[in-house]
Amino acid sequence: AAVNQVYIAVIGAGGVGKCFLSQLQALAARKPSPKLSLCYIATSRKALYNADYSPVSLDGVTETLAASTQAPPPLSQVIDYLAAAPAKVVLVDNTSSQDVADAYPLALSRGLNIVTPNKKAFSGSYKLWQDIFRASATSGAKVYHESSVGAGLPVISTLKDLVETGDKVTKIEGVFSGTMSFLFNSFAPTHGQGGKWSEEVKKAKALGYTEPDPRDDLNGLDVARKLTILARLAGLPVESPTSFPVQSLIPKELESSSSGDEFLDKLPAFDQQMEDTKAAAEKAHKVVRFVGSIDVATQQVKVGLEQFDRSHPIASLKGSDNIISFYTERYGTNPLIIQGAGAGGDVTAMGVTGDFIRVLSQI
Ligand code: NHO
Repeated sequence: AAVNQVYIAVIGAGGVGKCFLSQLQALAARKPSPKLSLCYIATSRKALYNADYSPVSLDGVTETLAASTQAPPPLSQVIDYLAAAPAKVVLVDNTSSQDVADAYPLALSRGLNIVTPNKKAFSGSYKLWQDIFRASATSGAKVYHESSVGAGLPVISTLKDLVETGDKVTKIEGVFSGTMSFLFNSFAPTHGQGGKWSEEVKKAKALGYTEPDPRDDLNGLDVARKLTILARLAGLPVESPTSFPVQSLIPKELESSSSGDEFLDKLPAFDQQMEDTKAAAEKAHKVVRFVGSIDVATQQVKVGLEQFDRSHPIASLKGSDNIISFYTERYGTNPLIIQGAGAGGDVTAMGVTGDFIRVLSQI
């Protein structure tokens, strides 16, 4: 039977969360049925919800939340509250929190559906991955995470379709980081001079492309997480994002910086290291780019810098674009290629909202 009401719980209201909330408000206005009711919203310090599940208005919700004096209850209590709701619930995790990710198996086993751009649950230990999909299979609650790779680009749904329709994926490669794409496209452009490395890093953060802590992008871990997710979907039981070679662009001396801000303050003193990398590529009439690849047959995953001819599609990307090539038996020598913006609040939220709509059609 069609449901006439769905409750939504949103954890995290930062760059992506705010964009999701405005897309949700527009969706609720366009789509009268089922009635979409926000029953819980929280950041790390504040929460808004009513014990009787009466809805929190989406109008100006981020302002109302900022003015709230309620602190978020412990996650286990939030899950109890949501599991007792008088209709189906979709939990939207817009944090990058490992604690929230660790609670997915419990939430799913209690019947809560989950949509999220948070990579931590799917790229942490292989055991957590298995626990999540087992809990979902047992309870029937859905879990979708399209934006955990390539923001709103249809990367995960495409890979799932390839695998489920019986194609054999042999290799996946490309540029998986919007931040790294932006940095190299502006620091080492195919034509012209390019800016200072540390300046471009600050710009990428201001544009909302970086992870909450930009070191998670520059140390290669963000790309390693994405490759872990794709490799697992392609059938490789990758143990963790640190179980294969990953090149970090964090200068040795700054590895121990106590905060992301301190790191950004000190970074300009190390610009010469990246200038040298750029000059080495120029000498070979090439440009340097940060790429990742998964070779399914040899089970090899790697992440790091490579040099490309200026005419190569990876060299001539624009802005924060990602490019992801799927080599498969069915597609032969010409891979299936997905390209477009790979970071930013609105495009990432689009992937989340798209997943949310998918769940609505399945519950
Ligand atoms: P923010 O702006 O720091 O917001 C985080 C929010 O979560 C805040 O409201 C904070 O209070 C709340 N929060 C944290 N821990 C909490 C807790 N325990 N309980 C309750 N609330 C908590 O972060 P963003 O930028 O909005 O990111 C949110 C999530 O989206 C992260 O998991 C991030 O990895 C993911 N995501 C973001 C992007 C993006 O473009 N910003 C992308 C994908 C996924 O495709 C994008 C991408 O991969 C970006 C990547 N850096 C790249 O390719 O360059």
